Amino acid sequence: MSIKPLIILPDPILRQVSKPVERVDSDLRKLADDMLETMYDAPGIGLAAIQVGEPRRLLVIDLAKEGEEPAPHVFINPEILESSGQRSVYEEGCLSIPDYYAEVERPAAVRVKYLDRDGKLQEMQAEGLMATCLQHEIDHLNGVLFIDHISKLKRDMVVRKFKKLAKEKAPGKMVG
Ligand code: GNR
Ligand code: NI
Repeated sequence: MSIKPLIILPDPILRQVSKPVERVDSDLRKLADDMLETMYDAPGIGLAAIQVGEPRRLLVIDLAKEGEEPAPHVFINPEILESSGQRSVYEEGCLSIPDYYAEVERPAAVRVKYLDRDGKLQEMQAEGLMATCLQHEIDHLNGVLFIDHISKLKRDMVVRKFKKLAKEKAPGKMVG
């Protein structure tokens, strides 16, 4: 297992649309394990493959709190089958947008189908934080970030700040 470097805003990699996983093999399971290790190290409660530079439709989630037994979930080629009309608001963060948090409104519950780490078709009815996290991660697979759900004014401020930070870190590398 290994911890992989995280892709940070405004890296255009985060805007790529990830490709469906064609086979659930040992290579893919190794990537899922590396993503879990990277997520636990951060620490975070979810991670999409694109956040470690892999444009594949794969995400991991573990909502267990500190001191609880780990509860790793691997979702491959996830699809939202149904979203509730009822909405809920959570304060979201993203490992690709460190130290920025904002309230996002999303459907309160979703039904999702996906392949598990054995390649077996599964369905999950999710609500609460699991529903929010699944939608946040599935957004990543489509090149969408949680800041796309906040006001343009706030989003522009965040993007500007991260562009400036990237410039300071790697002068000359960034364009724009
Ligand atoms: O660690 C994370 N916490 C979080 C909190 C509220 C809503 C979504 C998330 S996901 C985030 C990790 C991450 O960036 N996943 O893509
Ligand atoms: Ni994220």
